[in-house]
Amino acid sequence: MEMTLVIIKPDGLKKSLTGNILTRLSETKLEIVGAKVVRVSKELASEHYRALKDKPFFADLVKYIMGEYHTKRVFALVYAGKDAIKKVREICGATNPEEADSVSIRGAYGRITTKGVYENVIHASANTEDAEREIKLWFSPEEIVAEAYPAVEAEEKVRRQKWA
Ligand code: DAT
Ligand code: MG
Repeated sequence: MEMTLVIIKPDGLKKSLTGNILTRLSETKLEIVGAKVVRVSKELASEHYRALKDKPFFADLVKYIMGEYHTKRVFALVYAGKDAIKKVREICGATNPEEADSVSIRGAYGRITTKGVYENVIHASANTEDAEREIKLWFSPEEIVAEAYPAVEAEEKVRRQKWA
């Protein structure tokens, strides 16, 4: 079984594309084993895109995924199943939305702004190493309803909010 991280980016949420995107992804017959709405911090954004930190578009990419241009939330999901990474990437389409197949998610819904930001609606892990790193970055073991990666019990003293 393979797992992959999917993020419906802030433009996807703002444009009310969540349902359409999930419907497209359901064509893969993969299983959703984790899902949550996340407000992306600068730290999380920078860590997620750390391989691109020297690119000229890095600062805008971080702002985009943080929702500075749309709405400050993303929908993060983990899909699991045979060839999950490849199946999801195929439906997403190419990175550049203008080059993406028109029936792919990015081809249908993405755009490049006049400023040059690729608003390509969705993130999907590119390979098994990225998938493991990204899933561990975005999700804790308890948030995934599957045997994902080895985990250990840890006693942690953390300040958490609870309902008043
Ligand atoms: P992908 O998201 O297809 O895995 P990537 O990991 O190379 O592509 O890049 C991450 C994101 O960075 C991508 O979804 C959009 C943005 N990006 C990539 N290349 C870009 C470029 N030349 N100009 C602007 N944004 C770019
Ligand atoms: Mg990538």
